[in-house]
Amino acid sequence: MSKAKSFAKILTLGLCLCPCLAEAAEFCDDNYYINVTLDNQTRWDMCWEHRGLTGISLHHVFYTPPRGPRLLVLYRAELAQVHVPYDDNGIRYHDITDYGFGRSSMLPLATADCPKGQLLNFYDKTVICQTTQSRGEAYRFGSETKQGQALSLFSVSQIGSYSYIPRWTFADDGSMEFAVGATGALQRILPDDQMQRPGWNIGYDRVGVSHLHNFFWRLDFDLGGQGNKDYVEQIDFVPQAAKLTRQTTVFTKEAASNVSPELARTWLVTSSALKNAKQQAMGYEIQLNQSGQRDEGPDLEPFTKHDFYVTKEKSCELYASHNISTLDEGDECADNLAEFVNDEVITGEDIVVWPTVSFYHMPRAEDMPNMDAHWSSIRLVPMNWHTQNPLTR
Ligand SMILES: [Cu+2]
Repeated sequence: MSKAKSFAKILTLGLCLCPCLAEAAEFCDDNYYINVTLDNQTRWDMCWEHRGLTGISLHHVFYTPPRGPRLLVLYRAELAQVHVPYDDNGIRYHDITDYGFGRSSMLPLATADCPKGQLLNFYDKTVICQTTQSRGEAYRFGSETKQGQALSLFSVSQIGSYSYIPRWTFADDGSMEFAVGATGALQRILPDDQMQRPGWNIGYDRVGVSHLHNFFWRLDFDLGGQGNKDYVEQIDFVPQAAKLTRQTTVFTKEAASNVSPELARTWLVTSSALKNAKQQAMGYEIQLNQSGQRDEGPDLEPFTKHDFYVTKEKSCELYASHNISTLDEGDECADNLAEFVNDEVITGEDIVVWPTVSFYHMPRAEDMPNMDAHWSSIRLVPMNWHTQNPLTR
């Protein structure tokens, strides 16, 4: 279904007077529809797809707070690259485009993999574990407290020796966490000889070669179903004498930016069309909290130079790197994020944001024979989506 058609459908359904319970299969077949109401009556519903390269992609992600309207948050969300350059420059993997997280890479899940959950099938393969999990205290004030819950979805893709676990979490306060766990076994183990290999001796006279995992998500926000009303603000807190002053930059053109812990920098995707009951503009904050490790690779990898990108939505700009390798001959599309950002005006356009996070993996003895799952994640947090904490009365 085209995006324009989907909007028309949302608008039509928005007018229906029934409680709109017949939303199943609105944007996908019932088999690929997830519709969960958590204990405190927060509801998340969305469609999912199995794709050869991105693995599990989500689309039409709707959030309904306990006492609020059902609104579209994300038109599409997917993992858009896992880039793994090794310190010795022996190899630089682009796992999503060069191997793909779907098809034979995607492992079938067993019932034991998904305790108290539900396995979702892509034809006869169990590919997603869907669970509802406690997330501990949602809030506390003195002795008044409420337990929180979240919907969690994960799949597993085997790429070489690595087992990756993309995980999507949707909490009862409207926040989301998108994460990837990396486990399996070390991909590259070399003799600890006179070569001064960059890495760590993991025993057996061998070195586990150090490397980075650079994760890129492609998030097409369409807040309230009106994609061309979304805009991105960068918020900095600038030291001036003993004070911090807020400085807001609205991106009017495609842009790339970096985490800046010294400025407490953050980004908001805000809708010019959506206001809460207090007339505040509604949006989502994109938090890149894991900024302790970063990769700025060589010039041949310009897409690593920044941590956050915003681009005009284009159906042929799907992957953060090696994008061109996925295109049919004759398609005139760019190769990577650095080229996607080419000064196009984004005001009034449908936009895509590309949050990225890096994990520097220095091997250790405990990585043998199998590594613990090490997690990299981003958080998306409602900003004036409600007029108060949605879980308090
Ligand atoms: Cu690793």
